[in-house]
Amino acid sequence: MKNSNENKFLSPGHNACAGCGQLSAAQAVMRGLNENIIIANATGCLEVTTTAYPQSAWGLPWIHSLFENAAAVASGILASLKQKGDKKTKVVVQAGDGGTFDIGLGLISGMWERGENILYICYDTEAYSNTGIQASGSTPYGASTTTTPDGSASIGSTQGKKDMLAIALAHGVKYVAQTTTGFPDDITNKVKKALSVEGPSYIQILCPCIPGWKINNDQAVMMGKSAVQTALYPLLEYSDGQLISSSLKKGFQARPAGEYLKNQGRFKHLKDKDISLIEKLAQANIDKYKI
Ligand SMILES: Cc1ncc(C[n+]2csc(CCOP(=O)(O)OP(=O)(O)O)c2C)c(N)n1
Repeated sequence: MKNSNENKFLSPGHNACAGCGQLSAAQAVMRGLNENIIIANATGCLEVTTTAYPQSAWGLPWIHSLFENAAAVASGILASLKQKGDKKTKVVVQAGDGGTFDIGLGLISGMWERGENILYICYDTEAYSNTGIQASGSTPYGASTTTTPDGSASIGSTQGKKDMLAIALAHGVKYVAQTTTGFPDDITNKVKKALSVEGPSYIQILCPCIPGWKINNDQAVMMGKSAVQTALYPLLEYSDGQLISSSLKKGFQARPAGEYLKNQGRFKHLKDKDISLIEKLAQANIDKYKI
């Protein structure tokens, strides 16, 4: 697909893993942005693979922040824009799931509580990918990570994924959406919608990670699709707290969860009874998000 914005805001030639799901998602995000944007980026894979000194792949004003404080940096940028009387420029945060679900959560909460007009994008690889695949609050049940390894007495992570969408909704975030690397146009459209919202917005994108998920480097998009088809990570959209779109429409037939799980090394140790438990999580999503 030809798109004039494709390389305008994020150049190709990054040093992420070949086939990285997060970088594909970031390209789709960039296609939804425009010139009137300032980005605050938490550290993580997206930052370190695009800003190797002395170069930068970013074609928009882009500010490094720490792992934990991207939301507060964004609030500071917004305050200075207000001071200058600039109503046109939108502030966008980019962070991984570790930076969002765990270490940055307090400052995100403050930003949302203040109702600030900031778009927050979480690239959800379901682990701390950049530092070697440690489990995060987003790691799903049964996933093997370096801090939740599988073994004779362990099925990997025994915790369920934290419900970040519910946390955003509880703060009254005006536009809340979930999407995956499997649906790049859905990502771009949701980013465009979020930009048109006056107030806080949150988009969470499932980004298959080649080494973290132990998948081949041509499988990220397929895994992003499979997550949606199995109902384990539906496409969702809330406006003012109301579910306005969902991939779990009437008549939706979920593909078996095993199709998604068995193709990933991080789940390959799971037994049929573990997979049945995960099927129940998919069913719970269907019950909760059907539209
Ligand atoms: C306070 C602090 N703790 C730990 C680190 C080390 N660190 C840098 S990036 C990172 C992992 C980032 O994980 P995530 O936010 O999920 O992004 P990903 O790399 O998965 O895209 C960690 C632990 C740090 N920079 N600062």
